[in-house]
Amino acid sequence: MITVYGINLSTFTRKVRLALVEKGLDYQLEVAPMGSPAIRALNPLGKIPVLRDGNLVVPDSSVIVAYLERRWPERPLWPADAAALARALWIEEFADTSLREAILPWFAENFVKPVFQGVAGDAAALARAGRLRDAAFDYLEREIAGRVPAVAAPLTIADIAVGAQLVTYRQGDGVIDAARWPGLSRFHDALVARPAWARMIEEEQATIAAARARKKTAG
Ligand SMILES: N[C@@H](CCC(=O)N[C@@H](CS)C(=O)NCC(=O)O)C(=O)O
Repeated sequence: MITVYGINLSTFTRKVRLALVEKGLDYQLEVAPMGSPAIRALNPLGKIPVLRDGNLVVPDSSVIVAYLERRWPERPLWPADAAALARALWIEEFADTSLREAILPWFAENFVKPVFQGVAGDAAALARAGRLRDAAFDYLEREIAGRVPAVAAPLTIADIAVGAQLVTYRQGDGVIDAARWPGLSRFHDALVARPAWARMIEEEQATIAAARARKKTAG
């Protein structure tokens, strides 16, 4: 059985879990926060997720997906066509870096700080982040150009990588303005409506609700 070490509200853990479910692979989630001794023993960077398959330990979501593609090629998330593969991997890279940086402030300021750290989010940080978010969303609106999936059917790693980030953005109360980014908005809605995605997001919502309830009780 494949084990994924991570936590369910981690974007990159979600990316790997979505890749596994889209490939139809069974796995178990072993809850292990980033930076914990358990994670440091598996990944010197202390980051999540890490995957274990038997004796093999694989850190990093992109490396994990590459491993899954070679090990279980049956339901590919990498398109066979070379140009489509390059496009999918580029969109994955963009999502993991630029989009990630652009949207993380919503999750940090609107959820992590008030709920886990007991301090108010920084409105100025969010205002500053707006420019980065707009640039990233404008780029994706042009790149995706109204296509769902973004690169090739069936869905590829490009859809999973962008979708995983957009879920984090929405969990931080981020809004995808459908008037300005109609293609991206449709893309998000189509992905989160997929039954496996909807189930995972619902499970994560329960974690968010529980954390909010604990915070309320603690005052
Ligand atoms: N490139 C890594 C990034 C993983 C990553 O940044 N994970 C976050 C959680 S979603 C983390 O562990 N952050 C802790 C840190 O950066 O020290 C991947 O694709 O797995």
